[in-house]
Amino acid sequence: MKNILVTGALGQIGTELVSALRQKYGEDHVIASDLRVLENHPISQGKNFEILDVMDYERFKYVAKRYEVDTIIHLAALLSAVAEAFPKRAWEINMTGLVNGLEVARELNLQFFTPSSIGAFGPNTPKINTPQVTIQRPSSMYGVTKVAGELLCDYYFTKFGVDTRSMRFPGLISYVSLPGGGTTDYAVDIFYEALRKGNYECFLSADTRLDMMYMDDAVQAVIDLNEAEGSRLLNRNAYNVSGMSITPAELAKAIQEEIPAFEISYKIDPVRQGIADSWPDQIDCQSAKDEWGFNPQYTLESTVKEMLSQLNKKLF
Ligand code: NAD
Ligand code: AKB
Repeated sequence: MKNILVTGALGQIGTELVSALRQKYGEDHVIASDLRVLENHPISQGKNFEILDVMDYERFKYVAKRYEVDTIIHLAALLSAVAEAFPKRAWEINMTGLVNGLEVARELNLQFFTPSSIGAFGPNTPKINTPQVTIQRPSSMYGVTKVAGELLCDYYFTKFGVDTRSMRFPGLISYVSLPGGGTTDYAVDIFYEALRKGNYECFLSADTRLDMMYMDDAVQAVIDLNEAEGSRLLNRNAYNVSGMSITPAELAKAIQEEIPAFEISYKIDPVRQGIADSWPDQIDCQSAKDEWGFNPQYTLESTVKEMLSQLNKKLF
């Protein structure tokens, strides 16, 4: 039976991942942690929750030891738009937090998973069918930390034998928890505004094409990669994964199929537009499919239907 410690567990991914892991491995086998406590958040109000700042190595190790964990899922990080506003802080949290987690994993002999991102690619990367192994010279601080993170995870695997695993998430679309300050946040915000106001002012241009994935597919992918046979993982840090490649105009059109009166307008945020323009249009996920069976279920159409139906119940 696995014992898993999740850092940054109150964020967009952690909120849903912790619930799914607890359903699979049992309530007492998944320890959630975060820098903060959120009132009314079921995870920080429930049991098996610890306040853990990943910058505090001694406490990180103490919590991992106390619960006798065998796996760390390290989610604590600053996302792309916030990282661009606070680059030095992003470097410190994304890198020191990561190296602390890797050191705990090395010392206690634990499996270690952390997400990378499509942000690990840059303007020189091939934009279409972006290969698993290709040029990675990102132009955002977030991307710099993600490439460095991939390399660091490889280093801990080859040098110390730590069982590190990672995937490059695209923008994740979900209704349970709001996104934490990324470039792809429009693809979540648009659903709230569509239902509340019937219109949405998008901060990316109509034709900005990016990879996205519905959260259920992301959660399943994390479980599948962490359970995969290690000897099959030739590209362990980090796999390209995606569920769809879409533009704001295409997402708006799919929403209009369900809410015909919905309207989208555009007011470009130059910072987030610049980041989005430096990322691929559509990445190739074949290695993830071949090496551990990545198999996303949600299309643009089913994601839109599910988001609107779930948010309708949540908001009204
Ligand atoms: P989020 O911003 O929603 O949540 C991050 C959590 O980390 C927050 O709850 C925050 O309180 C916590 N945190 C911040 N600093 C901390 C610290 N010093 N110690 C402990 N906790 C701290 O982020 P998310 O969307 O859940 O992303 C999790 C991981 O997945 C990140 O590495 C992110 O780069 C990656 N990722 C996310 C997406 C996405 O679309 N959500 C896409 C690609 C990659
Ligand atoms: C962001 O936009 O920063 C994240 C990501 C794709 O890494 N959603």
